[in-house]
Amino acid sequence: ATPVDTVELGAWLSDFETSGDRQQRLSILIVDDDELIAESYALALEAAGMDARVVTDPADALRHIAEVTPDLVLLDMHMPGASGLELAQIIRQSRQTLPLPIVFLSAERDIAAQTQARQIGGDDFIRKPVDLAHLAATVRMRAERALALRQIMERDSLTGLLNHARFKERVTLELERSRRTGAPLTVALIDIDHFKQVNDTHGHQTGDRVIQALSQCLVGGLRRTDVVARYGGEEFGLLLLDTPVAAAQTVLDRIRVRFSQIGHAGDDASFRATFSGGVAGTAKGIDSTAMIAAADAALYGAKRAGRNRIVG
Ligand code: GH3
Ligand code: MG
Ligand code: MG
Ligand code: MG
Repeated sequence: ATPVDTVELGAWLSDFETSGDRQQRLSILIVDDDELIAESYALALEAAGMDARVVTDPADALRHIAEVTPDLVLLDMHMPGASGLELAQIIRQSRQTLPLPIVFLSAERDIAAQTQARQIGGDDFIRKPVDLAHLAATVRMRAERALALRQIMERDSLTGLLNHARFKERVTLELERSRRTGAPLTVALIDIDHFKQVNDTHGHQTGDRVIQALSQCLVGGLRRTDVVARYGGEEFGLLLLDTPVAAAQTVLDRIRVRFSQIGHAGDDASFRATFSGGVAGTAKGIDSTAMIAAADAALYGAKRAGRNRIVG
């Protein structure tokens, strides 16, 4: 972990942190049956500016990974019930957790066992007893690098927003969460009006800047925890958490008005642009595909009704 590496990654990542859907602190899950030791790791990581959560029962680890969506898992190799190796194997089998960095902790001196840990998909191996400063530095470096790679895979390069595939995954995830907790959830699809005309009149690059302006308007107008994604070319997908449809409509209408007042720099004079939106809430038995389809149908209704409006 060279310091230069970490600093540059950090600066680069901070460009994305306005994207609204992730917290700034790295979140680390510690899985170790020895609670006292695990807590000492947690303290060291927190002192180094990370969020740490301790799980002492390996059977609980997968549930916590699904809930916390940590940036890295610190995994004890030897635990009663399930070995760290078995757990790592399961983590590596799922598409969702495949990129999750795993750092093994063990008093293991056997090189063959260490090799096996890496073959299963461990990214690093730290020998117990652990030097806490070394632990914190290793964890931070591994977690930041994984985060940077995830940004490249999951985000759209023009806006820094989540891409289409990740958006659909998040809708599925948040719909499940909403089912569990009973919290309301609204999906919205946003589409810029007569965007072909913007491109034709002002050029593609100016069109790109309008897309970026709308991206910033949406991120700035919604909660940090809400999800803003580039759904397609000039289309955006939104997830408003803990928000019923009527409230979402009010929020989006405010953003709609604000966006329509922005002057975009054209060749000669500045021009304005508008967008239309469709919103849909949860309903009994609805899946994420049907929810997005309902928002799309509402968006179509907004276009037919004359554009520059939000329809629910
Ligand atoms: P409507 O009000 O019905 O949505 O009209 P529209 O002209 O926006 O309709 P349509 O969705 O057919 O056109 C979208 C256009 O957006 C077509 C495509 O060339 C353009 N576009 C898609 N992606 C990008 C992009 O990344 N940058 C730019 N500048 N233009 C894009
Ligand atoms: Mg142990
Ligand atoms: Mg479109
Ligand atoms: Mg359009």
